[in-house]
Amino acid sequence: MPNRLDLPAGFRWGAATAAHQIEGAVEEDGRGPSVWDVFAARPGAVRDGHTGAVACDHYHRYAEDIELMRGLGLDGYRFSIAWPRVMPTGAGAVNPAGLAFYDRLIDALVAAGITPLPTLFHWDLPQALEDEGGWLNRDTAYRFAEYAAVVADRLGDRVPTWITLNEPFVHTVFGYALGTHAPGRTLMFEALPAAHHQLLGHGLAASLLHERGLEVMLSNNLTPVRPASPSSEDAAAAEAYDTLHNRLFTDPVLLGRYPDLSALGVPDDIYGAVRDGDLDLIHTPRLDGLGLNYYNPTRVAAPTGPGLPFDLVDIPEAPHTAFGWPVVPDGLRQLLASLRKSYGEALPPITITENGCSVDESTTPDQPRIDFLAGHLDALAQAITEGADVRGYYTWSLLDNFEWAEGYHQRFGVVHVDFETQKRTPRASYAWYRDLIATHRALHSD
Ligand code: IFM
Repeated sequence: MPNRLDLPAGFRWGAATAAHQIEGAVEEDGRGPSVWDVFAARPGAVRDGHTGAVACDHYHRYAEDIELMRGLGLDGYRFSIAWPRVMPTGAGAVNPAGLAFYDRLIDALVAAGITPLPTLFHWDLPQALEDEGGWLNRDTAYRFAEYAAVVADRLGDRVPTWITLNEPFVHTVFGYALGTHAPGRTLMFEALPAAHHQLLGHGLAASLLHERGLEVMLSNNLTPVRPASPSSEDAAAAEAYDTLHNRLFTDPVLLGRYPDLSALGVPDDIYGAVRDGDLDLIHTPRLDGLGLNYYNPTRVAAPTGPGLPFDLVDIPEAPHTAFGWPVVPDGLRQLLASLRKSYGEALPPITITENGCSVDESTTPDQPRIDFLAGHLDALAQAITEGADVRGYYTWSLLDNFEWAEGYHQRFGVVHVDFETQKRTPRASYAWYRDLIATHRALHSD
């Protein structure tokens, strides 16, 4: 069995974060409010009333954080750019101080020999755009493309590859369908125009990035879906869930069409959101790479009541993370195999843009995280042997951070953060990852 040290020469090692989860400084240097600032202020929206106001104070401590990355020996760092820092109301006026922060960050990364891999949208929509309907409003897609062009014109000389969106499935479902994330809408399937408009924004932005000679990726959270039993009812439920979670966000980009949404009871034109020509706009700027965020597989059964066409059930035989997510490393290999089967030649090279787990703070050393990373990287090596084209791996996350509705309770970092003092303390998994990167590099250098 191949293992992580058999990952190919030139394989790129990285770590990932996102702006609202680490930056803090939400009222500094002209940044406008985002949907997450407003949502977190609602009583009960975020566990224990936590907010991203300070987070890891990365806005001021980025140099220290880059030293931690350098210590790991990273090839690349995936972070996100806060749209409301660059354009405080989401459109029109650009905030020079906001752009200057990313300029400094990127210069420091490049000086440290680390390739910046920015994501343009990781859920922190400017509140002013939400007030106009957010991603339910088609105009937001056009505003997103304008913002992408502004940022690329300023930073594109040092940033070869850009990720447009992070996990549009999670943003649509948690933010617009269930309301457990910002902006807190509870529209169920009528949330799906928000998905289409994000994909449209991706397509419009991707064209502008390509025009500037830049490479484009999109990071999707994908999950291998397994029926709970061999029954035809469970199989149909699993197919419906696969359509919603995976294919709805991947087929339009890679194939230029939506999957059949009838099992979800959603009209083909997604409640009138899909207009003539949209799928071309989404599909034509060919992805240079697909970002894959993998955390766990999903087991699905036929619904036991009215409402959704599926029930999500646990995988009790697997170990679980502190968040309660099943740990199934082979799910990553299976997912990569099924992507090749579904998309064939249309599948671009893949980068794992997120993978990691939250571990209970009292667990020392954080052996579960080491086991998680080792297991998934071994599964990845196996997948590559079977034919998957995977170019790199970015662990989620560099630092403990603001885990959305869970506040600071779920700790995903290979570096522990004391949120009282902002002291960073590398965990055992940090040393393990550093040693793995160094050993792999030494083994594969000529
Ligand atoms: O923290 C999130 C990240 O923002 C998006 N992907 C999943 C991570 C863990 O929940």
